[in-house]
Amino acid sequence: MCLPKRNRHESGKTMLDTKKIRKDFKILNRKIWAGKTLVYFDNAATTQKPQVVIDSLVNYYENYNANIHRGVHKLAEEATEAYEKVREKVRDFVGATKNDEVIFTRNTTESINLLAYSLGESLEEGDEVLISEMEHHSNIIPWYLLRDRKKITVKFIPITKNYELDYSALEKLINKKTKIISITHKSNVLGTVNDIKRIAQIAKNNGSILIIDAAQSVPHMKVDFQDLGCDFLVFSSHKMCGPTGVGVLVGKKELLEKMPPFLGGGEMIRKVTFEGFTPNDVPWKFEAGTPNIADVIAFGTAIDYIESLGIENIYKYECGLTEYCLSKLKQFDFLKIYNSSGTGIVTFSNPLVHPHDIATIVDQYGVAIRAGHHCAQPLMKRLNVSATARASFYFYNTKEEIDLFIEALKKAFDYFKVGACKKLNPVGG
Ligand code: 7TS
Repeated sequence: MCLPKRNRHESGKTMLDTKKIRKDFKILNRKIWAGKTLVYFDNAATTQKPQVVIDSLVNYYENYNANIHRGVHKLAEEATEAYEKVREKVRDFVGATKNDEVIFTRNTTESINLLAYSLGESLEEGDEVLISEMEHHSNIIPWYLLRDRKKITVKFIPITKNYELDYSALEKLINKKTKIISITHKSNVLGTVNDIKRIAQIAKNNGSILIIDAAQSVPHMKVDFQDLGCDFLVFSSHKMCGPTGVGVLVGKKELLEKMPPFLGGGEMIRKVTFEGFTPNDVPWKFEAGTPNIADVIAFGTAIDYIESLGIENIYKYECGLTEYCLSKLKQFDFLKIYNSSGTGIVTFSNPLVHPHDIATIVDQYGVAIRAGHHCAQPLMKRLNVSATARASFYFYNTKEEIDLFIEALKKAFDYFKVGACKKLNPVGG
């Protein structure tokens, strides 16, 4: 198993060698239909996995599969060491200070549920949680569940007509009852990147805990937990070349220590008696039962892979792809495009054609995009649509693929005669 040594910062180059990179992803050569090679533009849903990550999974099961933190035999020691090493990698990758600040969960959704449950225990009737109108359901429902359990209030920070967070509204909404602010770093629909440092200052001045849903940011841009100034940061391995089934919760140790456990069972205890139990130290207090050992280890390989490319390089490259795609989409002047200053995600719609129909037609040309509400129904309501189409990029995508996508879109719009009817259905503004 060897990681690509290309494009390291010391080489002085910042451009990614996409041709070489694409060789690491066999799936990108897959023929989806006769003569149509896959163009994978659904990276906000999940990313593809390079061969080293797949090899890492197989290597674990073939050579040192064992349960961790318990056996004294060699296999168990090797597996434990490999698993705990990934905690260090995650710590360094997102700029946490200590290993104990990194907790492995199943996904971003579980990380937020853990926080809503465990932090939520200290909330009292009448307390408030602030989220935003651009949240994924996984940062809405856990707070609704807490609302129903604790009789708290959940409030939404609105977005502006430019699809940015309304910071002045946030300043008005926040008050002494606001115990938690939980907000996305980057919208999975709009691509908007929120100014977390600014929000962190507002939260700190008010004494509120700040949770950042970084599911769409950590894979695509430099994210530094300490620099952002938040209290908790959550994201998923599968959106950054790692396997499914692994999520991360990074949190300030002093807060994690005060929080009650989320799930009970093996691993999360120090002592159990006939009368009760003493919880383990963090992070294990929050990792009940046998964890997802193989996938966590392969996630470590994914982090190595991303680091070998350089997250800043990835970010710059995706900015170029996004600009290119937006410039090409301009020719379809009947489309409403819902993009702010964000990168990596391009979302659009037209009232004459359902986004699912667009996605179905471009799929016939091998292009995989997502259509629907993107698990953000309140945002759809705010945008006044029931669904949109979305193309989302990663570092292995190319401008040539965007050209194919645009050609496929042309066919779709011709088929539905969307352009011809545009005067009847203006979508500007
Ligand atoms: N938060 C954001 C901002 C997301 O985009 C997603 C998944 C999640 C949380 C949940 O992540 P999970 O790993 O727990 O499922 N977003 C998407 C998407 O945009 N299309 O499919 C999944």
